[in-house]
Amino acid sequence: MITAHEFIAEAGRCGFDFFTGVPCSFLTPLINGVLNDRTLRYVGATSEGEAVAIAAGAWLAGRQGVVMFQNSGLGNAVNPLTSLNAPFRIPTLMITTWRGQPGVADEPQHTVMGAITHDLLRLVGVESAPFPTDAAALAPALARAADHLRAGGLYALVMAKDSVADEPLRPAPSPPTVPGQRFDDPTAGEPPSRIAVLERFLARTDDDTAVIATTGKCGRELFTLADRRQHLYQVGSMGGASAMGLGVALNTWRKVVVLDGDGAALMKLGNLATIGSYAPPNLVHIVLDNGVHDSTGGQATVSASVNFAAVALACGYRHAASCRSLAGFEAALDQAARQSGPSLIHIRIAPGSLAKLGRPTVGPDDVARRFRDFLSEDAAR
Ligand SMILES: Cc1ncc(C[n+]2csc(CCOP(=O)(O)OP(=O)(O)O)c2C)c(N)n1
Repeated sequence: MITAHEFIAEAGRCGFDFFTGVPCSFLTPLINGVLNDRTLRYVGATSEGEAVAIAAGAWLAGRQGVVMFQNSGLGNAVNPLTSLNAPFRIPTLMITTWRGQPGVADEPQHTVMGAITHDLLRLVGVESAPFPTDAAALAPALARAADHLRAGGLYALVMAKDSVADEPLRPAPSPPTVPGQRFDDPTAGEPPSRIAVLERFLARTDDDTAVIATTGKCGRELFTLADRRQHLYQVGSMGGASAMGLGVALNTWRKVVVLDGDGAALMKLGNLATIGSYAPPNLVHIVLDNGVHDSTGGQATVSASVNFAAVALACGYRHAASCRSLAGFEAALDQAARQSGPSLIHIRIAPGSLAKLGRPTVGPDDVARRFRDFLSEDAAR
């Protein structure tokens, strides 16, 4: 058995400086240890997939993250591991518990995953090793993990029961709840196209702003209008753009804008709660709501009855705007620029896209690295 402090100290020496995840009782001492250390940041995610995307965003902003979760949540993480980390070659260290370890008494809901945890990790391209349980094994285990990550890979330490000594959670002050403000666009009319909204957005966005575009035609349209190193086209991991945006925003001075879709936002609605709670002031979340899964043929989403601005405010966003015209969108953007976020702008748009829409010709691997370089630079002169 090791102590949380021993792990945290060695992880720090190996460059791991950002923690996120979803708890498991096996992980309790380690997560408590991270939470008790006020010099460290732990982002409590609403799902394991969200945590993986948050850590990916943190990496883009120069951090090296550790994602901690129960192996029953490995399924939730498979999508971003395969369609975000893999194509963008974003390294992440995971600590997954081993509930349902064969031969060890556990609850019935862990039996299947316990038997396949290592196979599943291998199948999705994650190298794994046992979580070290004695202090002397810590340094070599973390050094091996760090070496693997430096080559752009994914690595998991698989934690058996009773690996870390008890660590009681010290109470922390909860952040004050600040009621958010709402701005509604009084103008109506025909909903604008996504490309028209993106044009207005680009015309009002300075060169210091980082932009993350959601899966599907949104990123393809953004690329068609302008390909800049501060653009990240999230080709996979539907719903992960806002989580990645949170991971970036918490670790940069830059303004970060997430261009989301209604389908994607609804797929990971929990992300809004995490953003509202950690409340990065530099994050603007734009939901381009065409009411359909436009990228896959126009099948309706359930967004017609969803009031995203109200959801955002209920989740703790500082500002939320609802609009249905280009003028209203511009007014909402100007408001968001003046105010401290996080802000959400919900704009109802028309379905449809350009007849001959291209795809980013720059590969995700290069997109990630130029975006990371952009984030590491000082303000544009
Ligand atoms: C996990 C996952 N499920 C399904 C898809 C297929 N897919 C790609 S884009 C898309 C629609 C996204 O809808 P929305 O966010 O509303 O954006 P829009 O296409 O309308 O711009 C779907 C279903 C995917 N990429 N990932």
